[in-house]
Amino acid sequence: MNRVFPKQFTWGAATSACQIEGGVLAGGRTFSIWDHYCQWQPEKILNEDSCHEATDHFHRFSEDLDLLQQIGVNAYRFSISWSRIFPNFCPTVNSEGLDFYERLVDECLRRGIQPWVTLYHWDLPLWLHYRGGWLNPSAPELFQEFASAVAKRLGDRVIHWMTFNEPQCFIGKGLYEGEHAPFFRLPLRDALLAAMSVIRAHELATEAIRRCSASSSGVKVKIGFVTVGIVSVPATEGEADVAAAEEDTFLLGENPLWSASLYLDPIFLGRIPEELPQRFGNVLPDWIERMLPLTQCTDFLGLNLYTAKRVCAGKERGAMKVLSPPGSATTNIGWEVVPECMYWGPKFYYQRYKVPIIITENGMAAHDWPSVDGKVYDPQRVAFLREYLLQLSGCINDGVPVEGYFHWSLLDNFEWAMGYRMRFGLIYVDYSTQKRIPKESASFYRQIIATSGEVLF
Ligand code: PNW
Repeated sequence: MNRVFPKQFTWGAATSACQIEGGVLAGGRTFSIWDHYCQWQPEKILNEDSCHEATDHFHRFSEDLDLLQQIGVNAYRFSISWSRIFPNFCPTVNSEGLDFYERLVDECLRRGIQPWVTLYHWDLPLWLHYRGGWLNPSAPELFQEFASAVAKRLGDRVIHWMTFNEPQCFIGKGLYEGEHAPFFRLPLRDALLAAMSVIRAHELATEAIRRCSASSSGVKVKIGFVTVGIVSVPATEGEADVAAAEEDTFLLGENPLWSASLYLDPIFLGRIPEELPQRFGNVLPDWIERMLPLTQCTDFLGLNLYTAKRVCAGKERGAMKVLSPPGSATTNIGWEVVPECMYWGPKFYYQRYKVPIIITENGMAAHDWPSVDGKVYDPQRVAFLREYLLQLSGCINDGVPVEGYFHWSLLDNFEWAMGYRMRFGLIYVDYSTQKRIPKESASFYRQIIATSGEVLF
């Protein structure tokens, strides 16, 4: 049985603008909501850490791309800072902002690395926040303009695009639970309206990327949408447990904003989850009218997989949560290590949505720091990588079309409200000097890629 990864597999690492770039006022850029809260309500962030400098990638991207190249990846997923492209509420594009991303893309391509571009990774421009953010009725059109401007400049070179990263986080945590910028606790109805607006924005941006890229070249773009990989894994491989886990994965749950189907059913199935009108019809009755028409086809589904809930079949119906094995490993951020999510996750999502799957993020936070010899040993991340990728290879071997894997993250970086405490990188960053030290996991990942996964076995 051939369990190695396909030769044409996409191997990458991922980052996002706010978490690594810094240079928040450089090249005509203005503040995003995260820059604003770091500045004016620093107590919202652990240790009052600020993203204003982050890893200074804005000035050091060339060194970072060299490190990326040494790992041997063939793809790099990064995001574009909207405030660099449109620093103000006016339709004038800041070409200096586009210049930066153009250099980044060209430097990737020169190193044989395909750029995978995310348009929105949570850093809403402050000017739009002051105008209501995703609740502004024009937000989808404004996002479409942003997408057009970027695609006009980069569309002849960038093939893979992702409109949004994890709406669960920026709507659920940002607008409803008050844990992420702008730290709002809106009524459910308003947060659901924001979710509808994001789906509409995805639709408009998808159309714009296709149109603007087509006019600049003959490149056939592929456009995706990235979700939090919410997965329930079955306690056993028994049919009843598997069926219960699969069903549970797509339920709206206690908080519909934290589900996957709220966003993915409209985008990939052209309908809203059945539960929605039944359970939340009183809150927002006109779902369908707010979203339709959805006519654009989305080419791939990005899954960010970190952990999972373990379930078994309930006594009568549905799923029941089962306890984790005693002493089960958790990462620094508190998420349980559940490698099986890499087997069941893509499988369940493919069965429901029938589009190619990309693992757009997977990784872990650890207490990494340099050893006496100056090297950074991260045996837990090495074991994590091995376990998770073994499961992924099993999934691909079963015929699920998983076409790529991006490790989160290339570098240690600004972990949102957790500041710099959580280190997710393959590369260690000393924030006082901005020195980079590739960790042991970076070299393990390099061997995995070089052998198409053979070293895992
Ligand atoms: C992702 N969860 O967020 C984000 O896309 C990254 O920006 C972030 O740095 C990374 O994962 C690590 O946190 C998530 O609760 C936030 O399951 C929360 C969850 C998952 C992903």
